[in-house]
Amino acid sequence: MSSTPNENTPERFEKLSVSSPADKAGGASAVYHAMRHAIGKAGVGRAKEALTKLNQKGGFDCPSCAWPDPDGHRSTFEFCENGAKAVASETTAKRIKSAFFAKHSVAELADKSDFWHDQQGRLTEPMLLREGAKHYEPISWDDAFQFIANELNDLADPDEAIFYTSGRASNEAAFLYQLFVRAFGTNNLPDCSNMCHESSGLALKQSIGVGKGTVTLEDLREAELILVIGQNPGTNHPRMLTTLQQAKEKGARIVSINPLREAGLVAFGHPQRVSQVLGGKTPLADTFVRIRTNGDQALFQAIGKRLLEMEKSGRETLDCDFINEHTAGLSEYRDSLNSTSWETLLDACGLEMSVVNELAEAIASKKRIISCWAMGLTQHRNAVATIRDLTNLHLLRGAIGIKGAGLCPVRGHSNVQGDRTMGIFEHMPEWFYNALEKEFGIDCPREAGLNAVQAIRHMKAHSGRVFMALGGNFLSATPDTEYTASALRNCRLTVHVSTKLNRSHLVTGKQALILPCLGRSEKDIQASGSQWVSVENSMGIVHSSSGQIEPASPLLKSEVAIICGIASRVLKVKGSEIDWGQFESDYSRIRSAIERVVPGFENYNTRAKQPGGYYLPNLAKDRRFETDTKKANFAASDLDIERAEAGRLLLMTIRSHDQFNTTVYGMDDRYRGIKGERRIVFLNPDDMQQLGLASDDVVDVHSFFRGEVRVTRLYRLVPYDIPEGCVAMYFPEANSLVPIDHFARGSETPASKSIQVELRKR
Ligand SMILES: Nc1nc2c(c(=O)[nH]1)N[C@H]1C(S)=C(S)[C@@H](COP(=O)(O)OP(=O)(O)OC[C@H]3O[C@@H](n4cnc5c(=O)[nH]c(N)nc54)[C@H](O)[C@@H]3O)O[C@H]1N2
Ligand SMILES: Nc1nc2c(c(=O)[nH]1)N[C@H]1C(S)=C(S)[C@@H](COP(=O)(O)OP(=O)(O)OC[C@H]3O[C@@H](n4cnc5c(=O)[nH]c(N)nc54)[C@H](O)[C@@H]3O)O[C@H]1N2
Ligand SMILES: [Mo]
Repeated sequence: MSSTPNENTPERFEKLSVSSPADKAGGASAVYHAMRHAIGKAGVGRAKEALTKLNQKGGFDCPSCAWPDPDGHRSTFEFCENGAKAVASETTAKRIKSAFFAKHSVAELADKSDFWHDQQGRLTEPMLLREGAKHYEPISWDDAFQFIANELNDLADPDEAIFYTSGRASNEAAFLYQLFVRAFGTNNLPDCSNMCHESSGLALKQSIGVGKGTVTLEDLREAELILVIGQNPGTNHPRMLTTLQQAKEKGARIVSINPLREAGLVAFGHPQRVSQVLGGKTPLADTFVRIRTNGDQALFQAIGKRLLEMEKSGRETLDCDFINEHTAGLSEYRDSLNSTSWETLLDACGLEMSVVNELAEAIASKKRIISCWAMGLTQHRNAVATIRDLTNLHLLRGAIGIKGAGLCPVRGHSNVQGDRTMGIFEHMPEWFYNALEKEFGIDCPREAGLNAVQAIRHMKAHSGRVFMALGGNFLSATPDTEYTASALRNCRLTVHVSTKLNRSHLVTGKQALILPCLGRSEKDIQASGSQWVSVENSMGIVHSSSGQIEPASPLLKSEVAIICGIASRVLKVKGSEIDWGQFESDYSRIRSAIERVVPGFENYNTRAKQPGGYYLPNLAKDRRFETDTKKANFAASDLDIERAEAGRLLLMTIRSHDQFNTTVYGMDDRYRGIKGERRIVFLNPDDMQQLGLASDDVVDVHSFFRGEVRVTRLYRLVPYDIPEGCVAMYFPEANSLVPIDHFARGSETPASKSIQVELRKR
């Protein structure tokens, strides 16, 4: 049975067509593609109805990325091409009913591609895979809940269960889920953030005392210098381009630091400005720094070193008042940079001194500086140190906690940040446990739970575990696919609360359940009437989201109702006092409980509902740094760069334009000029020649780690403008190459952007 997509159905690459990468994002093609996806999938009525309510005040929050909505006026179509694809995928008119599972065995479904899975439509009723069975069969909700309760209560220890969360769960669902898990008796709450911005959260917490960004949309519009680092907003945060365009029009300079020249940062044609739909565009990045993969830490140290040299030679490059009043650790940082030679730094980032000088000059001459970053920084062994080295530059310049300046980790999933605020984390601080205990009369476990990588290792090593997932696609999103597959197969039971079919439903424990739930776009009616939920975006704004269209099936339950159904049965035998029924019937009671447990949620029911929501407090924005020293901490980190060994290449795994994480909407990557195929390797033409390879060769890709070798087969080579020694492939296909133990120091985020590989021609 296949745990990785497509390997058993090798394409012959007939559909692959390669053209030059685009020179802008957005414009008419984005409008066309958005409409084609929406109308093609949902049928005109359902899609239109959903899209006109998307990101409107009083409407529902886009289930795609976490970029905030504008504070003031919103246009009728406040969404992007990829938001429309996400909504189209959720509001599709196609349905998976029990007959589908009777027709297709689990093994047969596992051999289909991820694209095919998404095309089958919405899941509509609870399904059970019994031990030894080849097909899923229908089960009632009641029986499903009791089934889970029996399995969980049979475990010798609550720590034998693992409860994963993906970042689409609402605050209400997330809060109840972690409450249930802690009342059950474990902190095993891994989440998608473990694979995503965990490195940012940890680095920022150590440096500035809060694991979140410090800027607003308004700050971005006011900035003089914006660094966009390791991020591809044209595809992954398209609405960010509107903000960058506004900043640019006000005179900001934009610098992209990225091995690839991503089209979205070259120029942007606003799909809602008539002149720009017709071909006009705003050039965005003024400078493209073509950094070698994983060279960023060296670049940030080099810029820091240069800024300190400039100060020494008499130029006032440092904000001494800020440094004296608000920071700690400058001398250690300076000593550490003094002991690293220019030669070492330049060699490690692969850039000329002139590039470092230019960036240092830009940073030294501006005060309102914002750094935005995403997975290009977080998914490396040195990710935490790299982000701290970037933060150091802001501390040198005092570019934090003032208008137009600060740090902006751009979040992925639409509510990943809110889920963390709600306690989806394997080790919450003591005050949180105390507050939960006071509110609910439970005993919270204090021992840290398992993160994603630890959970996989644990399931692999110990059979008989129960794995439950609130959303997501754990098998395909986590590293080392074959290893993770055997870990999941080792479980007694795997349970997935999902909207769409995915590979994690097909590579299962001895027994498996699929529990189909409502999506964001759908009306949620409970005993007390119509319900809304709330989410927190990338900039700490909490706001409401109200489903608008009829559910895909009358049998669907909301995530909240599913959690309440399971929790009440599981905890009944433990004599818990929590009244799950009242939470299920009226979500305002969940918000009232959140208000009493989590700071910043005072008057939650009213404030979240007000148009546009409200900002959560963030002390670092006011230059109050709740770190161990009560100051913002400079970090003196050793340089620790991953370089490809001789004969090898450094692989980054990235997203195409037609996917949302493991959900594949289509086979194109339009802005990079790729059509019809995902099994490709982007390779520098000089490397290609040197390795004796040619542009349509088909290769197997081998990865190497501490003597272990992993392989994935059948990929076509595509010559591309990528630095020498670096290659790129799409995730999730390439995840089978990511070693389980290759992760960021400290955060344990899989280092899925710097993997040692070799290409072998077939
Ligand atoms: N349409 C759509 N939207 C999405 C998603 C999606 O899959 N589809 N996913 C959502 C999620 S969960 C997330 S986390 C975000 C992800 O958003 P991104 O982080 O933009 O996603 P990636 O495709 O992983 O792109 C990483 C970028 O980093 C660059 N990069 C790789 N290695 C390095 C490096 O060593 N240094 C530097 N400087 N750059 C590097 C790559 O060239 C690429 O441009 O998007 C969110 N939004
Ligand atoms: N190699 C490599 N691996 C990576 C990454 C990478 O860049 N490279 N990126 C990592 C990142 S940043 C992330 S965030 C993770 C993503 O990891 P996950 O969050 O686990 O994966 P997704 O693909 O977003 O999950 C998709 C599934 O969620 C379900 N779903 C969709 N909407 C809803 C909903 O409203 N409710 C519920 N209950 N279910 C829903 C659907 O069934 C769908 O199949 O992957 C990580 N993995
Ligand atoms: Mo993510």
